[in-house]
Amino acid sequence: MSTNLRIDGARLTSRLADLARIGATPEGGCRRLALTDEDRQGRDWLVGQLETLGLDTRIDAIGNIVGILKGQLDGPAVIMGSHIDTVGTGGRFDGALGVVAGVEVLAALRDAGLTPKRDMAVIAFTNEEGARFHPDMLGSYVWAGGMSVEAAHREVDSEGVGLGSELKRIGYEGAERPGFLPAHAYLEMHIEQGPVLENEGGGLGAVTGIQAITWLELTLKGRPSHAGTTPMAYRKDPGLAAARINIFANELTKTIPHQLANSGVIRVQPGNVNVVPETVVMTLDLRNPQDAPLAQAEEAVRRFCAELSERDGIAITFRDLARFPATPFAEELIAEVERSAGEFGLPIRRMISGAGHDAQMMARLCPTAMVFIPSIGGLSHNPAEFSTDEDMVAGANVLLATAWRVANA
Ligand code: HGY
Ligand code: MN
Ligand code: MN
Ligand code: MN
Repeated sequence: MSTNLRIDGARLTSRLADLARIGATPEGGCRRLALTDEDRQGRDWLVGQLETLGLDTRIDAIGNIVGILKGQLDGPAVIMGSHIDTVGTGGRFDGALGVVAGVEVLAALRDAGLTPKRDMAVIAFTNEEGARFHPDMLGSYVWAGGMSVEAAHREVDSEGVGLGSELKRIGYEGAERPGFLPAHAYLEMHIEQGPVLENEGGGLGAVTGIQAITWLELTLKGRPSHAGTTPMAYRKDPGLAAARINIFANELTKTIPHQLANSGVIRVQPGNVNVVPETVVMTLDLRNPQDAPLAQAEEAVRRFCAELSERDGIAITFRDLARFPATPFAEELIAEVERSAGEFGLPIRRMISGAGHDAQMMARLCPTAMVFIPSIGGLSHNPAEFSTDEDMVAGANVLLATAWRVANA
């Protein structure tokens, strides 16, 4: 194993800066919602990088972008990846860093004139964020066989625009079958997006797995009425019901250990100051490191809604947007990540991921692990998201050393 392998830090940070200029927001972050023109520009940029590197560059039927460095043997590849789509208030690092680091690993091997035993590849997965289309991690979910291409193409955004038609519109409905490249192992570098590493004096994270996640969409139907003439007792107010549900879900986090709850979408119709609403569509993002307490939390929410519906005459229907179990990573690969950090003399600690990642899907196919770098202030899904060059270089060197060793084992 070539132990003096290093990434080119300046090239890594300059590629990240190039990508960050695409969809850049005035607040200093990035907004590249899946399959929008900004996402297409980011995709075009990435394809250009992969082709300039001389990688075998492919697009699959769900728009996943794959760059392959041919190995000596035919057979399953060591795959690195993440995503370049963002949430609406995205930062410059979430997802993008993992893709750019994967590109840098292959570029460093190119520079060193090294050919791995196994194929190595970098993938940018479609719609990881789930900010526009559901579920999140959609491109890797389809890649891992969890959802058909046809079903994914039928997904629509909140304006009713179809995923399949958007893929066609931006020119990224590729010919390859998702999952066409068999995986020997999957490695993802990502910012932690939380405060743990920073609060422990920095260092890297050897991620042991990803917590369970359930996204629900609730549609609440009341009766539109005049806000000035309708006595309170006569109202069927879904806006009030939605507030009560949000508070109930939040209260659950005080009684169910490690439970998280967020209501990120609340759309009110007709949305006029002087009208008691007719309909409210809201979402709940429920997460827990364990499946059982998460199911308990969801059950409690559903029971609360049934009682509220009965008492206040509000019709409430549920729709699943995402539902993924707690996902442990492969012990042998976690140990490889720790070993690489040790070889560089870098502090590293084991931790679970609070955020979902494409690794949650790839773990269905092959041994999977992640390496985290600290997020300054623990901030993410925020334009002020920040990680230092030093930490990015450290994480990318660990990715390089681990991927190279696994590709030649
Ligand atoms: O929601 C998540 O955890 C990820 O950012 N998609
Ligand atoms: Mn991400
Ligand atoms: Mn994210
Ligand atoms: Mn009036």
